[in-house]
Amino acid sequence: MQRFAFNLHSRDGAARCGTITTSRGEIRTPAFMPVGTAGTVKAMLPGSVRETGADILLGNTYHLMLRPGAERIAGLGGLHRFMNWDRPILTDSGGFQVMSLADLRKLTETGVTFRSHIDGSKHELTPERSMEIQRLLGSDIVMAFDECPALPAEGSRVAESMRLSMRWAERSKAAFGDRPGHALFGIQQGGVTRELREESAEALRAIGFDGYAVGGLAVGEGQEAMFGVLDYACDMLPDDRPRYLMGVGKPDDIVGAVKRGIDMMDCVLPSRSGRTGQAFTRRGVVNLKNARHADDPRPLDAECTCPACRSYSRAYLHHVFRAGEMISGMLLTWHNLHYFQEIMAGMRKAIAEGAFAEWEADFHATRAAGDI
Ligand code: PRF
Ligand code: ZN
Repeated sequence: MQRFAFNLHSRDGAARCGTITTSRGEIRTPAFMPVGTAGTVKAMLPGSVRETGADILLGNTYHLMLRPGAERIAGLGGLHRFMNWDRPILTDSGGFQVMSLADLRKLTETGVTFRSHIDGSKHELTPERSMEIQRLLGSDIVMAFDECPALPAEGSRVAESMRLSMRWAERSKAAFGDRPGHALFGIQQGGVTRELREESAEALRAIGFDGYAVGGLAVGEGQEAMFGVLDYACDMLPDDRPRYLMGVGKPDDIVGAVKRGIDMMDCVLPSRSGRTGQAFTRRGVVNLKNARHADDPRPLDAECTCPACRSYSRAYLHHVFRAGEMISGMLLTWHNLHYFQEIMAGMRKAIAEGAFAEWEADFHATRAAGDI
Protein backbone atom coordinates (compact mmCIF):
# COMPACT_ATOMS: atom_id res chain seq x y z
CA MET A 1 0.00 0.00 0.00
CA GLN A 2 1.44 3.33 -1.12
CA ARG A 3 1.41 5.61 1.90
CA PHE A 4 0.31 9.22 1.65
CA ALA A 5 3.31 11.51 1.21
CA PHE A 6 4.09 15.11 0.33
CA ASN A 7 7.39 16.08 -1.28
CA LEU A 8 8.34 19.67 -1.91
CA HIS A 9 10.52 20.17 -5.01
CA SER A 10 10.97 23.93 -5.15
CA ARG A 11 10.11 27.18 -3.49
CA ASP A 12 9.96 30.71 -4.78
CA GLY A 13 9.21 33.20 -2.05
CA ALA A 14 6.33 31.65 -0.11
CA ALA A 15 5.10 29.74 -3.18
CA ARG A 16 5.80 26.01 -3.30
CA CYS A 17 5.83 23.30 -5.95
CA GLY A 18 5.67 19.62 -5.05
CA THR A 19 4.02 16.22 -5.35
CA ILE A 20 1.44 14.50 -3.17
CA THR A 21 1.65 10.73 -3.48
CA THR A 22 -1.44 8.63 -2.82
CA SER A 23 -2.28 4.98 -3.48
CA ARG A 24 -4.33 6.17 -6.49
CA GLY A 25 -1.63 8.28 -8.07
CA GLU A 26 0.28 11.51 -7.81
CA ILE A 27 -1.04 15.03 -7.42
CA ARG A 28 1.14 17.84 -8.77
CA THR A 29 1.02 20.90 -6.52
CA PRO A 30 -0.08 23.64 -6.58
CA ALA A 31 -3.19 21.68 -7.58
CA PHE A 32 -6.65 22.77 -8.65
CA MET A 33 -9.39 20.24 -7.88
CA PRO A 34 -12.50 20.34 -10.08
CA VAL A 35 -15.68 19.85 -8.07
CA GLY A 36 -17.62 16.62 -8.63
CA THR A 37 -20.23 17.21 -5.95
CA ALA A 38 -22.78 14.55 -6.84
CA GLY A 39 -20.43 11.98 -8.40
CA THR A 40 -19.88 13.93 -11.61
CA VAL A 41 -18.06 17.04 -12.72
CA LYS A 42 -21.16 18.43 -14.38
CA ALA A 43 -21.17 18.26 -18.21
CA MET A 44 -17.82 16.40 -18.35
CA LEU A 45 -16.82 12.76 -18.77
CA PRO A 46 -14.10 11.70 -16.29
CA GLY A 47 -11.67 11.08 -19.14
CA SER A 48 -12.24 14.64 -20.35
CA VAL A 49 -11.64 16.04 -16.86
CA ARG A 50 -8.34 14.17 -16.86
CA GLU A 51 -7.50 15.61 -20.30
CA THR A 52 -7.82 19.13 -18.88
CA GLY A 53 -4.94 18.20 -16.55
CA ALA A 54 -6.72 17.40 -13.28
CA ASP A 55 -4.95 14.97 -10.94
CA ILE A 56 -7.68 14.89 -8.27
CA LEU A 57 -11.40 15.62 -7.90
CA LEU A 58 -13.47 16.84 -4.98
CA GLY A 59 -16.59 14.99 -3.83
CA ASN A 60 -19.18 15.96 -1.22
CA THR A 61 -20.28 14.00 1.85
CA TYR A 62 -23.44 16.10 2.19
CA HIS A 63 -24.82 15.51 -1.33
CA LEU A 64 -23.80 11.85 -1.62
CA MET A 65 -25.18 10.87 1.80
CA LEU A 66 -28.57 12.26 0.78
CA ARG A 67 -28.52 10.87 -2.75
CA PRO A 68 -27.77 8.06 -3.55
CA GLY A 69 -26.51 7.27 0.00
CA ALA A 70 -23.04 6.31 1.25
CA GLU A 71 -23.92 2.68 2.05
CA ARG A 72 -25.32 2.25 -1.46
CA ILE A 73 -22.12 3.64 -3.06
CA ALA A 74 -20.02 1.36 -0.82
CA GLY A 75 -22.14 -1.62 -1.91
CA LEU A 76 -21.48 -0.70 -5.53
CA GLY A 77 -17.71 -0.69 -5.03
CA GLY A 78 -17.03 2.84 -3.78
CA LEU A 79 -17.14 6.30 -5.33
CA HIS A 80 -14.16 5.83 -7.70
CA ARG A 81 -15.76 2.85 -9.40
CA PHE A 82 -19.27 4.34 -9.21
CA MET A 83 -18.27 7.52 -11.09
CA ASN A 84 -15.51 5.94 -13.21
CA TRP A 85 -12.61 8.08 -11.88
CA ASP A 86 -9.70 5.96 -10.67
CA ARG A 87 -7.42 8.79 -9.56
CA PRO A 88 -7.43 10.49 -6.15
CA ILE A 89 -10.63 11.92 -4.68
CA LEU A 90 -10.81 14.38 -1.79
CA THR A 91 -14.16 14.56 0.00
CA ASP A 92 -15.44 17.50 1.99
CA SER A 93 -16.91 16.53 5.34
CA GLY A 94 -20.44 17.97 5.05
CA GLY A 95 -20.69 20.54 7.84
CA PHE A 96 -20.03 23.52 5.58
CA GLN A 97 -22.60 22.34 3.00
CA VAL A 98 -25.21 21.68 5.73
CA MET A 99 -24.83 25.25 6.91
CA SER A 100 -25.19 26.68 3.40
CA LEU A 101 -27.73 24.30 1.79
CA ALA A 102 -29.83 22.34 4.29
CA ASP A 103 -33.11 23.46 5.90
CA LEU A 104 -33.96 23.63 9.62
CA ARG A 105 -30.40 23.18 10.88
CA LYS A 106 -29.75 22.51 14.56
CA LEU A 107 -26.19 22.76 15.80
CA THR A 108 -25.14 21.09 19.06
CA GLU A 109 -21.88 19.88 20.63
CA THR A 110 -22.63 16.42 19.18
CA GLY A 111 -23.06 17.57 15.58
CA VAL A 112 -25.74 18.98 13.34
CA THR A 113 -29.25 17.79 12.52
CA PHE A 114 -30.94 19.12 9.42
CA ARG A 115 -33.51 18.53 6.75
CA SER A 116 -32.45 17.59 3.22
CA HIS A 117 -32.72 20.36 0.63
CA ILE A 118 -33.82 17.65 -1.81
CA ASP A 119 -36.81 15.99 -0.09
CA GLY A 120 -37.03 17.45 3.42
CA SER A 121 -35.98 14.18 5.10
CA LYS A 122 -34.26 14.44 8.50
CA HIS A 123 -30.57 13.62 8.95
CA GLU A 124 -27.72 13.95 11.42
CA LEU A 125 -24.04 14.55 10.77
CA THR A 126 -21.43 14.20 13.48
CA PRO A 127 -17.65 13.92 13.22
CA GLU A 128 -18.00 10.14 13.63
CA ARG A 129 -20.69 9.78 10.94
CA SER A 130 -18.81 12.06 8.54
CA MET A 131 -15.67 9.88 8.92
CA GLU A 132 -17.79 6.76 8.33
CA ILE A 133 -19.41 8.21 5.19
CA GLN A 134 -16.05 9.32 3.76
CA ARG A 135 -14.68 5.81 4.47
CA LEU A 136 -17.70 4.21 2.74
CA LEU A 137 -17.14 6.46 -0.28
CA GLY A 138 -13.49 5.35 -0.39
CA SER A 139 -12.15 8.90 -0.30
CA ASP A 140 -8.37 9.23 -0.53
CA ILE A 141 -8.22 12.55 1.31
CA VAL A 142 -10.78 12.86 4.08
CA MET A 143 -11.65 16.24 5.60
CA ALA A 144 -12.26 16.72 9.32
CA PHE A 145 -15.82 17.69 10.27
CA ASP A 146 -16.07 21.43 10.88
CA GLU A 147 -18.43 24.37 10.97
CA CYS A 148 -18.02 27.91 9.74
CA PRO A 149 -20.06 31.09 10.04
CA ALA A 150 -20.61 33.42 7.08
CA LEU A 151 -18.65 36.68 7.41
CA PRO A 152 -19.14 39.26 8.73
CA ALA A 153 -20.06 37.51 11.98
CA GLU A 154 -19.78 38.59 15.59
CA GLY A 155 -16.38 37.91 17.16
CA SER A 156 -17.83 35.67 19.85
CA ARG A 157 -19.68 33.59 17.24
CA VAL A 158 -16.48 33.13 15.21
CA ALA A 159 -14.48 32.13 18.31
CA GLU A 160 -17.09 29.67 19.62
CA SER A 161 -17.56 28.16 16.18
CA MET A 162 -13.78 27.72 15.77
CA ARG A 163 -13.44 26.06 19.19
CA LEU A 164 -16.33 23.70 18.42
CA SER A 165 -14.64 22.82 15.11
CA MET A 166 -11.39 22.07 16.98
CA ARG A 167 -13.22 19.70 19.37
CA TRP A 168 -14.78 18.10 16.29
CA ALA A 169 -11.33 17.88 14.68
CA GLU A 170 -10.12 15.81 17.64
CA ARG A 171 -13.17 13.53 17.37
CA SER A 172 -12.62 13.29 13.59
CA LYS A 173 -9.05 12.13 14.15
CA ALA A 174 -10.12 9.51 16.73
CA ALA A 175 -12.95 8.23 14.48
CA PHE A 176 -10.72 8.18 11.36
CA GLY A 177 -8.28 5.84 13.13
CA ASP A 178 -5.29 4.38 11.34
CA ARG A 179 -5.95 3.93 7.61
CA PRO A 180 -2.75 3.40 5.63
CA GLY A 181 -3.07 4.84 2.14
CA HIS A 182 -5.72 7.35 3.22
CA ALA A 183 -5.14 10.85 4.55
CA LEU A 184 -7.01 13.04 7.02
CA PHE A 185 -6.78 16.83 6.76
CA GLY A 186 -7.61 19.22 9.60
CA ILE A 187 -9.36 22.53 8.87
CA GLN A 188 -8.26 25.82 10.38
CA GLN A 189 -11.03 28.28 11.24
CA GLY A 190 -11.07 31.63 13.03
CA GLY A 191 -12.44 34.11 10.51
CA VAL A 192 -10.23 37.12 9.86
CA THR A 193 -8.87 37.30 13.43
CA ARG A 194 -5.18 36.51 13.73
CA GLU A 195 -5.37 35.32 17.37
CA LEU A 196 -8.19 32.91 16.55
CA ARG A 197 -6.30 31.59 13.50
CA GLU A 198 -3.26 31.00 15.76
CA GLU A 199 -5.35 29.24 18.41
CA SER A 200 -6.94 27.06 15.72
CA ALA A 201 -3.60 26.18 14.09
CA GLU A 202 -2.14 25.27 17.47
CA ALA A 203 -5.07 22.95 18.23
CA LEU A 204 -4.73 21.25 14.83
CA ARG A 205 -0.95 20.85 15.10
CA ALA A 206 -1.38 19.25 18.54
CA ILE A 207 -3.83 16.70 17.11
CA GLY A 208 -1.64 16.07 14.05
CA PHE A 209 -2.97 15.72 10.50
CA ASP A 210 -1.65 14.59 7.11
CA GLY A 211 -2.51 17.98 5.66
CA TYR A 212 -4.04 21.26 6.76
CA ALA A 213 -6.84 23.26 5.18
CA VAL A 214 -7.51 26.93 5.59
CA GLY A 215 -11.30 27.04 5.99
CA GLY A 216 -13.67 29.87 6.68
CA LEU A 217 -12.40 32.13 3.90
CA ALA A 218 -14.12 33.27 0.70
CA VAL A 219 -17.31 33.50 2.75
CA GLY A 220 -17.96 37.20 2.19
CA GLU A 221 -14.83 38.92 3.55
CA GLY A 222 -13.45 40.01 0.15
CA GLN A 223 -10.12 39.31 -1.55
CA GLU A 224 -8.04 41.85 0.35
CA ALA A 225 -9.11 40.46 3.74
CA MET A 226 -8.61 36.90 2.50
CA PHE A 227 -5.06 37.64 1.31
CA GLY A 228 -4.47 39.42 4.62
CA VAL A 229 -5.31 36.20 6.50
CA LEU A 230 -3.27 34.02 4.12
CA ASP A 231 -0.26 36.30 4.68
CA TYR A 232 0.00 34.89 8.22
CA ALA A 233 -2.18 31.73 8.22
CA CYS A 234 0.12 29.67 5.98
CA ASP A 235 3.08 30.23 8.32
CA MET A 236 1.03 28.87 11.23
CA LEU A 237 0.62 25.48 9.50
CA PRO A 238 3.37 22.83 9.26
CA ASP A 239 5.75 23.56 6.39
CA ASP A 240 6.11 19.89 5.41
CA ARG A 241 2.39 19.20 4.89
CA PRO A 242 0.05 20.24 2.08
CA ARG A 243 -2.00 23.38 2.68
CA TYR A 244 -5.44 23.47 1.12
CA LEU A 245 -7.52 26.62 0.68
CA MET A 246 -11.15 25.48 0.56
CA GLY A 247 -13.63 26.79 -2.02
CA VAL A 248 -11.32 29.27 -3.82
CA GLY A 249 -11.67 30.77 -6.29
CA LYS A 250 -11.37 33.14 -9.24
CA PRO A 251 -8.13 32.98 -11.24
CA ASP A 252 -6.59 35.97 -9.43
CA ASP A 253 -7.62 34.50 -6.03
CA ILE A 254 -5.84 31.27 -6.93
CA VAL A 255 -2.67 33.04 -8.03
CA GLY A 256 -2.63 35.18 -4.88
CA ALA A 257 -3.17 32.12 -2.70
CA VAL A 258 -0.33 30.15 -4.29
CA LYS A 259 1.93 33.20 -3.92
CA ARG A 260 1.21 33.06 -0.17
CA GLY A 261 1.98 29.34 0.27
CA ILE A 262 -1.21 27.43 -0.63
CA ASP A 263 -0.75 24.03 -2.35
CA MET A 264 -4.32 22.92 -3.16
CA MET A 265 -7.63 24.58 -4.04
CA ASP A 266 -11.10 23.67 -5.27
CA CYS A 267 -13.94 25.72 -6.68
CA VAL A 268 -17.18 25.26 -8.61
CA LEU A 269 -16.47 28.45 -10.56
CA PRO A 270 -15.01 26.99 -13.79
CA SER A 271 -17.72 24.33 -14.08
CA ARG A 272 -20.65 26.41 -12.83
CA SER A 273 -19.74 29.46 -14.94
CA GLY A 274 -19.37 27.23 -17.96
CA ARG A 275 -23.04 26.35 -17.67
CA THR A 276 -24.10 30.01 -17.44
CA GLY A 277 -22.19 31.11 -20.55
CA GLN A 278 -19.15 32.59 -18.79
CA ALA A 279 -15.68 31.76 -20.06
CA PHE A 280 -12.46 32.55 -18.18
CA THR A 281 -9.61 33.40 -20.50
CA ARG A 282 -6.10 34.73 -20.06
CA ARG A 283 -7.46 38.13 -21.17
CA GLY A 284 -10.40 38.11 -18.77
CA VAL A 285 -14.00 36.94 -18.61
CA VAL A 286 -15.97 36.52 -21.82
CA ASN A 287 -19.74 36.32 -21.62
CA LEU A 288 -20.91 34.19 -24.51
CA LYS A 289 -24.53 35.18 -24.10
CA ASN A 290 -23.65 38.72 -25.23
CA ALA A 291 -25.05 39.58 -28.70
CA ARG A 292 -21.69 40.99 -29.81
CA HIS A 293 -20.48 37.41 -30.38
CA ALA A 294 -23.30 36.48 -32.80
CA ASP A 295 -21.23 37.03 -35.98
CA ASP A 296 -17.76 36.55 -34.54
CA PRO A 297 -15.85 33.81 -36.43
CA ARG A 298 -12.86 33.93 -34.05
CA PRO A 299 -12.23 31.25 -31.43
CA LEU A 300 -12.84 32.08 -27.78
CA ASP A 301 -9.08 32.17 -27.16
CA ALA A 302 -6.79 31.72 -30.19
CA GLU A 303 -3.96 30.43 -27.96
CA CYS A 304 -6.07 27.86 -26.09
CA THR A 305 -5.80 24.21 -27.17
CA CYS A 306 -9.09 22.98 -25.66
CA PRO A 307 -11.82 21.50 -27.93
CA ALA A 308 -14.03 24.61 -27.62
CA CYS A 309 -11.24 26.88 -28.88
CA ARG A 310 -9.72 24.47 -31.40
CA SER A 311 -12.92 23.66 -33.29
CA TYR A 312 -15.58 26.31 -32.72
CA SER A 313 -16.21 30.01 -33.26
CA ARG A 314 -17.49 32.48 -30.70
CA ALA A 315 -20.57 32.75 -32.94
CA TYR A 316 -21.24 29.02 -32.47
CA LEU A 317 -20.65 29.16 -28.71
CA HIS A 318 -23.04 32.12 -28.54
CA HIS A 319 -25.64 30.30 -30.64
CA VAL A 320 -25.66 27.05 -28.63
CA PHE A 321 -25.81 28.98 -25.37
CA ARG A 322 -28.79 31.03 -26.60
CA ALA A 323 -30.47 27.88 -27.92
CA GLY A 324 -30.03 26.14 -24.57
CA GLU A 325 -28.11 23.28 -26.19
CA MET A 326 -26.23 20.93 -23.86
CA ILE A 327 -23.02 21.24 -25.85
CA SER A 328 -22.80 24.82 -24.63
CA GLY A 329 -22.18 23.77 -21.02
CA MET A 330 -19.93 20.93 -22.16
CA LEU A 331 -17.63 23.11 -24.28
CA LEU A 332 -17.44 26.05 -21.88
CA THR A 333 -16.85 23.81 -18.85
CA TRP A 334 -14.06 22.06 -20.74
CA HIS A 335 -12.52 25.38 -21.70
CA ASN A 336 -12.76 26.80 -18.17
CA LEU A 337 -11.29 23.69 -16.53
CA HIS A 338 -8.53 23.64 -19.16
CA TYR A 339 -7.73 27.29 -18.45
CA PHE A 340 -7.64 26.78 -14.67
CA GLN A 341 -5.28 23.81 -15.11
CA GLU A 342 -3.09 25.89 -17.46
CA ILE A 343 -2.77 28.48 -14.70
CA MET A 344 -1.70 25.76 -12.25
CA ALA A 345 0.81 24.27 -14.72
CA GLY A 346 2.18 27.73 -15.44
CA MET A 347 2.66 28.44 -11.75
CA ARG A 348 4.29 25.07 -11.08
CA LYS A 349 6.78 25.68 -13.90
CA ALA A 350 7.46 29.24 -12.79
CA ILE A 351 8.06 28.19 -9.17
CA ALA A 352 10.42 25.42 -10.31
CA GLU A 353 12.36 27.98 -12.38
CA GLY A 354 12.38 30.61 -9.64
CA ALA A 355 10.36 32.92 -11.89
CA PHE A 356 7.05 33.21 -10.05
CA ALA A 357 7.16 37.02 -9.80
CA GLU A 358 7.68 37.34 -13.57
CA TRP A 359 4.93 34.82 -14.27
CA GLU A 360 2.55 36.68 -11.95
CA ALA A 361 3.35 40.06 -13.54
CA ASP A 362 2.65 38.59 -16.98
CA PHE A 363 -0.60 37.00 -15.73
CA HIS A 364 -1.89 40.37 -14.52
CA ALA A 365 -0.56 42.33 -17.52
CA THR A 366 -2.29 40.04 -20.02
CA ARG A 367 -5.60 40.45 -18.21
CA ALA A 368 -5.19 44.21 -17.91
CA ALA A 369 -4.52 44.48 -21.65
CA GLY A 370 -8.09 43.33 -22.21
CA ASP A 371 -8.93 42.99 -25.91
CA ILE A 372 -11.47 40.25 -25.44
N1 PRF B 1 -15.03 24.12 5.62
C1 PRF B 1 -15.36 23.03 4.86
N2 PRF B 1 -15.59 23.12 3.56
C2 PRF B 1 -15.50 24.32 2.97
C3 PRF B 1 -15.17 25.48 3.69
C4 PRF B 1 -14.91 25.39 5.09
O1 PRF B 1 -14.61 26.35 5.79
C5 PRF B 1 -15.19 26.54 2.75
C6 PRF B 1 -14.92 27.97 3.03
N3 PRF B 1 -14.47 28.66 1.88
C7 PRF B 1 -15.51 25.98 1.51
N4 PRF B 1 -15.70 24.66 1.66
N5 PRF B 1 -15.44 21.83 5.46
ZN1 ZN C 1 -10.30 26.94 -24.73
